[in-house]
Amino acid sequence: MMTTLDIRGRDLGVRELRALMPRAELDVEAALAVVRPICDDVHDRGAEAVRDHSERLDHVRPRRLRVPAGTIAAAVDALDPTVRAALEETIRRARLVHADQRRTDTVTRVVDGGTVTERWVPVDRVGLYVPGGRAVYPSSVVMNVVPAQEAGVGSLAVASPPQRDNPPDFAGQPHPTILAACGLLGVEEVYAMGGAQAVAAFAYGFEDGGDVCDPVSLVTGPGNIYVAAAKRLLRGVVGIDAEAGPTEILVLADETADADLVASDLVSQAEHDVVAASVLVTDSPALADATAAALEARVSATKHSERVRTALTGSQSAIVLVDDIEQGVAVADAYAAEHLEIHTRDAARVALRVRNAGAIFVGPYAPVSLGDYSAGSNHVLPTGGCACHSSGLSVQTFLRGIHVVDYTREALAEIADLVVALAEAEDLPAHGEAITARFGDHR
Ligand code: HSO
Ligand code: ZN
Repeated sequence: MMTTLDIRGRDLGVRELRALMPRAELDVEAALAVVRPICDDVHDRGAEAVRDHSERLDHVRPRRLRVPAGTIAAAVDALDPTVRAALEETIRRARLVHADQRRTDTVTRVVDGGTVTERWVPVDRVGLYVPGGRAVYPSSVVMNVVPAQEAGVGSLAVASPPQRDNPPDFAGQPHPTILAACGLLGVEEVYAMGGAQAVAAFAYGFEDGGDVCDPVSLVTGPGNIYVAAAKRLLRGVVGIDAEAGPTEILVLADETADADLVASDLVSQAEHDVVAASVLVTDSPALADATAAALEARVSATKHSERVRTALTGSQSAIVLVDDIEQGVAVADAYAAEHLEIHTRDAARVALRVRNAGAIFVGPYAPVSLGDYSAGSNHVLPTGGCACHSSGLSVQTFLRGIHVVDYTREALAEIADLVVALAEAEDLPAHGEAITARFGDHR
């Protein structure tokens, strides 16, 4: 069902590999034209505009955008006990990992009397976006909120689209499981808003019948193409984490891999979206064949069979045949997958050689699904090849490193002539004068 790309015997560089490897085309530019008037409207008319676009796009008109505290508490109470236990354990593990990401300030003594301190300061206020269209992901609440909280962000708000099919107690609200996850995490500020209008509402802030949503400094979280387009449009007004694209899995496997496990993992991410990408890179034609056979069986049997089949047969998915694992690593690096699974002999050693991936899953017992929920790692990861320059959400996303420069008179005097020389070389003599002014004639 997946197309095969045979690159054996070809000595391909990064540029050629990037061109050859399948990838979904995402036309964020076209979506900009759709989201621009929405964002402008939210800027001009605030909450009423959010409500209007929500009614038009989500077919729900929330009476009040802020979710009342009692509704969040009711969602926690209504939560299935097994799901509650699963979310609590997921939160616990995510906290362990993200707490370890906290940074301590570094003080560098450059010279006697001259120090530069890098002070890590959390962003004051953030807006965390949790999708709620076809997919409702309480796990994404955890993945956004935990790093923000562990970074020490003082004020955080969550937005998720109001749901049409909610039970009456939750009419006009985000999905109750999303609200429950917020409740378990201690998040009190939650809004029923989604799409581009939510990003704009966070960026500009608004007032709604006495509720005040102050503008945030940073918006994070996954979302559909309109959320991505709104982030692109409003970056500058507000900070963003990344423009999330459809999910991707690349499995690098040799003949020791279990074809059925590989197939199950390719199917798992294809389940997200018809444009999700599942790629198998292997040096074993036998494994490629066995995986193709296992896929047939699994795709027919799985609940979202049609969606999965469309994703796997789409041009963004493929089986890539390589000469050896060495070439496989080069392919994986060129592709820079959101999720990379390694099913090879000595998987941990192979993993060490990989340089570009959002997250790496080593061996048969670390499937992407574990990372999606309860490994402790974060599942908001760079897509579309952005893993070659970016990381997933972490505590670092919510921190700024501020250089604090502290020099004594003597330490400044020692370097003064050299600074003046550089200023003159740049034809910026006033820069030099700002140094010499401190010493007058009696340096
Ligand atoms: N695989 C998705 C995250 C997710 N999976 C949420 C299930 N729920 C993108 O990393
Ligand atoms: Zn997933």
